[in-house]
Amino acid sequence: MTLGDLRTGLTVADLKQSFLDTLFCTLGRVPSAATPHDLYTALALAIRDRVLKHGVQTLETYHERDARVVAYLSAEYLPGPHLANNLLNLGIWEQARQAVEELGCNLDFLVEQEEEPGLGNGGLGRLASCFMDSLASLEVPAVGYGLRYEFGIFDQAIRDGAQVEITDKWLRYGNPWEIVRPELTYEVKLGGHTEAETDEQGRYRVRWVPARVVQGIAYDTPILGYRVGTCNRLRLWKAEAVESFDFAAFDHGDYYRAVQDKLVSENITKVLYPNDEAIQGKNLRLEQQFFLVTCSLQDMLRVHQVLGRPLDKFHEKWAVQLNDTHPSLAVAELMRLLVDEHGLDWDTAWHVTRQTFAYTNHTLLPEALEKWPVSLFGALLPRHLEIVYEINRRFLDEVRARFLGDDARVARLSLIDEGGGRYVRMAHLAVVGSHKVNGVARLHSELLKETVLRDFTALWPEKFCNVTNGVTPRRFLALANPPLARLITGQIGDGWIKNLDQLRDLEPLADDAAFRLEWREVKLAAKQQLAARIAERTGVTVDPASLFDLQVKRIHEYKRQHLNVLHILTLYLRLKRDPQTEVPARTFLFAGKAAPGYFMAKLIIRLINAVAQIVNCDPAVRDRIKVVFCPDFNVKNAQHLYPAADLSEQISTAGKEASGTGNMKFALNGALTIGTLDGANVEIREAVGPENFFLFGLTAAQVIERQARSCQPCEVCEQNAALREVLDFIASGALADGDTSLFRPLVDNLRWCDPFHVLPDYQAYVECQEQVSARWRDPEAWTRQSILTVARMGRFSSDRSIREYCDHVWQVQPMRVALAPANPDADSTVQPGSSAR
Ligand code: F58
Repeated sequence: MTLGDLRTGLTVADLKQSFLDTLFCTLGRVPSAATPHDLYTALALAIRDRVLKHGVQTLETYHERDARVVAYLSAEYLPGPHLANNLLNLGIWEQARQAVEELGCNLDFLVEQEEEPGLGNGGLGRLASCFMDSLASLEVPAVGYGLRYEFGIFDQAIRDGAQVEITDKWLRYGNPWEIVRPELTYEVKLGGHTEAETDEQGRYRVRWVPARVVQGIAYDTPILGYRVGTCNRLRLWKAEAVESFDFAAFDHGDYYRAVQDKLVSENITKVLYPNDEAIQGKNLRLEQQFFLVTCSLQDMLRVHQVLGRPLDKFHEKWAVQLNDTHPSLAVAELMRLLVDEHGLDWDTAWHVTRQTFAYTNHTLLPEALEKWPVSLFGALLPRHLEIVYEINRRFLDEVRARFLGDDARVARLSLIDEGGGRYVRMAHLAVVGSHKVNGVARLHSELLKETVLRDFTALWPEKFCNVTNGVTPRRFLALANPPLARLITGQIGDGWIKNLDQLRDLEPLADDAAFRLEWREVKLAAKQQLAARIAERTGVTVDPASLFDLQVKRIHEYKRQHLNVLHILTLYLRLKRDPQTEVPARTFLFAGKAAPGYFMAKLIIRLINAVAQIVNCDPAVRDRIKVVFCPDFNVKNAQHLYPAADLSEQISTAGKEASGTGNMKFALNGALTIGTLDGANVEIREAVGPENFFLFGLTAAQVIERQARSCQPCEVCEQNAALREVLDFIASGALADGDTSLFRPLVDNLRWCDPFHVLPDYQAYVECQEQVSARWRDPEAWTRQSILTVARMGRFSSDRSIREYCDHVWQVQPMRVALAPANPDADSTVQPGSSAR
């Protein structure tokens, strides 16, 4: 079967026709009556047709060639808007621009209409989407499994200086990128009890008799690679009632109960939990995790069997990656499916399970390590609890045999935490059930082995490895920063988009004064654009010539936005005292959401806004320092922030940030970094050269040592007059119309507890910022360092991360998907990177 050019052609004429036809035939609109959103949807659907052609071909290829497939299991994804990305990857930006322009529309305007799927909290979800992009671009057979939350991460507004959460209604106008697959529906059992029996062959069998059953329905979104045939898919599950009406209840006139059942079932995928680090032991969250895991595994097993493959070879065809512990129930669920539902013996099933899974850890923070009360776990998943116990029994027997008499070690390793209440330790389940475990940056992987997984390292040293995170250069350079992408491509060609190491060829240009000038002009233009956006959205005017100093990420005490604030106030008080103080003009920008229930994080947002209010209005410092909180940080907004940064703040307490990926996005766009030796900062500093990185602060080892000595934060205060002054200033109520109570909890916490070592790092941070200011006064030196930073960021492409997973964890090979182009000459009309927009 061949498809006509109307649905897949890539010329301007084809796209124009397709856009108009879709607008009319699918949306029932003529251009004169169409809303901006109609126009966007028509274009998105027209482009989706082109993408789907790749998708169909890709699936056929995988089936024909019996591919080994990566299944990425993640409770969160943050893909960002799809339209621009698909235009870039298809290589038809220019054609689409012209097509819509000939119809009187502007492509940038249409692209801007797209609402992004906010199906994640932060770094972990965005990493999953960078990985989906790299898997497709590297032509690796893969599928991403996740949850189709009806309400994603809340939209953030700032009112009277405080965060206000607004429900995210991303589906309100429909989602043109997804295709529902009602035929792909799986049953999900919940609650109830188990019944043991002996079957006809005398084998011990267990039957799970659930209390409730819901079903999961597949929604597919195509994920196209960059200029390749490969188009993988992201399959998200939506929960529904098994029957939309309980007819039995309805027959008896109990209409409300019938509808109630439907509502309760759909609850499972209603909303994303908006906590970025602290885990809450909520029943619904466990239901979500199980729902994700069982639908995904049933789907894989179905495909496996349809293709006539034997179940004891499941692991040879599927490499399943657990994105943190959220999907780690998969270990118990695959055992249940293989043993209870498909009749495999325990040992075979266990071998298959362990060879199938690998687990990525993203945190060392104790409050983020998942553990479920045994009572709650057993009530929802009675059979899984039995399976966890059996896995544990066998595992601990092995431990006892190796470490005779070492009961303390057995207790530490057990899947069940019995030290005060009984909990299932999800990280232990993931480690025991996987053949590989990795951290997300070198330092993090080392700390993981030395701390939370120390006993497992002693047991299975070969299981542990590191895969440092990366980010996709398609979205975070080619799409986010077309002028810089063009400048780079003009000098070294466009190969960097697929092979980021080629940025190295920019190094000699750091010494070229004319190139440096162009580089500065590009940066200035990005800052001007951002300044206009800020003025429009917040009413604050900022000077594009000032140093743009950005800290954008979730708000958390360990990320230490308040350390940044202490520095701002230090400058402010200095300027107030001595207006002659030489301070190069700086604009401090913050963005990020706080978990709705995280009191201290929300107070930090209020503090930032209170400081902005005072500083921006004070004639004594106006135009020398400005402070802005940019509301509603998400992928779409972030793409406007990275290109405009001169300085990237990566100032977490050493040992707390597993990797960080914002650090990579900033550096890739030419920002210099001020940072601690934490997460991937360590490797970024090595790569760009220590002379191009502003380093300060305690090391992870020093932090651990301070903790062991239980140092008093007030000792630091006693020795530092400037720090005392800043803390007194905040406590005085000067930032809160004289109200001394508002910021008291924050100041008291720093003075008496300071769990994230803000005070001991204060002096080093302020001094390091002085070095930053001094360097900024020499624009040629600054630009040179900016160019060298970008030139040396090749290693931080998510393509490199994915290659490492393929080689060291998954043992999966790329597979070329051949595609006959609809118009063989279409791609040659556009230069990637140069006309990416
Ligand atoms: C982040 N974790 C790490 N968790 O904090 C960051 O250092 C790392 O770069 C990134 O993962 C990618 O590896 C993170 O974003 C979450 O958002 C979870 C959401 C669900 C609840 C627990 C935290």
